[in-house]
Amino acid sequence: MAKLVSDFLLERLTEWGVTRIFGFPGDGINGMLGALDRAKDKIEFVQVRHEENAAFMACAHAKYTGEVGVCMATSGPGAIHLLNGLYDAKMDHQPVVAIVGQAARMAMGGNFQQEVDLDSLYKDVAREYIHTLMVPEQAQTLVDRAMRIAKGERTVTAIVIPKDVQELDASKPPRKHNATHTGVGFPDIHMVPSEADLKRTADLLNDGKKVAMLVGAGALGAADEIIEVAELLGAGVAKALLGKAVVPDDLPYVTGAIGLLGTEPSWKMMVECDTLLMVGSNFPYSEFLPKVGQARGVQIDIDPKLLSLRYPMEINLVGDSKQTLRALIPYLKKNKHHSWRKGIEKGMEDWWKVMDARAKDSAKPINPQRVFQELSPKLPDNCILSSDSGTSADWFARHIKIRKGMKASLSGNLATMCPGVPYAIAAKFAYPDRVPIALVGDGAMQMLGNNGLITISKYWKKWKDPRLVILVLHNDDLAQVSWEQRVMSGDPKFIGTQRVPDFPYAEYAKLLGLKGVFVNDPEKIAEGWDDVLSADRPAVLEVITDPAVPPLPPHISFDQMVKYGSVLLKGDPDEVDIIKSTWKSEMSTLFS
Ligand SMILES: Cc1ncc(C[n+]2csc(CCOP(=O)(O)OP(=O)(O)O)c2C)c(N)n1
Ligand SMILES: [Mg+2]
Repeated sequence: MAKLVSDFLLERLTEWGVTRIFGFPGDGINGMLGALDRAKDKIEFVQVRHEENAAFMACAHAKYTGEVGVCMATSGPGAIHLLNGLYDAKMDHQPVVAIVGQAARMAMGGNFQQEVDLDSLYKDVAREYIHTLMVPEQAQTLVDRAMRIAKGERTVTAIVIPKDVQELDASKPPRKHNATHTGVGFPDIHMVPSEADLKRTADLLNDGKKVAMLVGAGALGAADEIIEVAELLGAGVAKALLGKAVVPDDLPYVTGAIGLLGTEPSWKMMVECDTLLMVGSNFPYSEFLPKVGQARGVQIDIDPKLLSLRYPMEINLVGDSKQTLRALIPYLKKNKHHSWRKGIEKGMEDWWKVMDARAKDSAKPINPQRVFQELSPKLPDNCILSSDSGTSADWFARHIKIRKGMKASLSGNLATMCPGVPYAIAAKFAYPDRVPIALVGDGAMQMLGNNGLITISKYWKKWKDPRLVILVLHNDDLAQVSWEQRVMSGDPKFIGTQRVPDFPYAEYAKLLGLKGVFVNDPEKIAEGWDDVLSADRPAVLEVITDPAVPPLPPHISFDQMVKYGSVLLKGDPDEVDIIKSTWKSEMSTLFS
């Protein structure tokens, strides 16, 4: 059989190193499905239950491996379903290529069934590159450009293929006018600032008496350099949430998360520092950074568009974080102002005690913080964590101590619900011998997570280590938003919008042939974790948690305090429990 355009496309993708595509079929990509069958020894197709999950998986593949993630969907509805996951990738700067079908060329423009104007629909999400493949000779150019631009710009690109084109004979561009001849491959980029800029930077940093570092996802892979720089400068290191795995939390000067979900030592360090070194971070909340004018700033980022975006920096450097820090280190002097560093370390020592105390506060029936606090020391080496966007993100940010070798991510900039489960699935496909752990709320489980369990049940027997763990915080509440309403808007929880219907998550897992463990007694949490982490198959740990435990920011503003207090007078259904929980949390902070 002659090679078809769809065969050629897959072949070209394999030349780019693609080994897996996440997707869901439809007749708009029939030709691609046939080709996937013929190419099954080289490219694995992971079939999801909803295209949004496929896009989340492609995003997670990129986040956890550094490779380009690829997802595929049919024309019209399939392409529409991908969108949220594609935005997740775009906003967290991940290279993802979406391949989507389209009506046949003959039908296009005829208001045909499933004919959606995909150029317009993807105009924003794939603005760096979206093209429709109209003739076979274009195929290599479109694949090469979609892959190269996704990787080079760390963004989402899309190839739209009318269904009839997929089944045409493949044809290389001829050697004649109007033909374009592209090639495969992406170089390792060595990007460091000039010697003069490095020296200037070192002078500024060497002058600092109280140096704070903020590292983000762009610093993943630069752990050794971050640690060496922090040691030399006597600095503390705060981590934006996407950069949680940059450096381990067992280093005494790592202050952990920053921002609303952050730690008090991160907050204090930013308020008091005289020098800020920001590496690979686009952390959005400026109010958690030093006051403008308070600190001299240096920022290192590979993307010039992100420089001086959140804080006006004195020196802006464009470069790869690892290579730039490596080049900078010889110019740095050992800082002699030990008291700054000692203060940070003492602050962290106290903070971990606060975390421990808060986790021990009693709740009805289980304090979610305790679930995370008990998981932390039990995390298997090299595990891969994913968190969803509910309160799990708060507890993940604060209570989980990352160790060397682990990976961790979540939807950082889009902060969408539902990435937890598909991220874990993509992690498992990429690293079948490691243990992914997804930390998810019940709202997100009902939205997409439960159908992710069906995908897990379809594939788990192929995995080298069958363990994949999903924690469900069963609190019958969209708790994160209930809290945002209380604290930001002064509104009490409205059952009509916030209550999540009951659902038996562990039982459902069992129904699917997975392991399900149900815990509603705080004394059984540890045993629950041991059960799921040693299971012979993927497992759901369903824990009944108290929605009244407040995800308190590291410091609460007067305005927020007033609003927060006022909701209790307006008849919040969780009123009594909230008062108790908040009081307990505050007491833990005072007396630890
Ligand atoms: C797709 C999407 N819809 C809505 C939101 C707003 N939102 C953020 S967190 C959250 C609550 C999530 O509830 P759940 O998953 O049960 O977690 P909990 O906060 O209860 O732990 C909501 C509705 C969002 N971020 N993304
Ligand atoms: Mg919930």
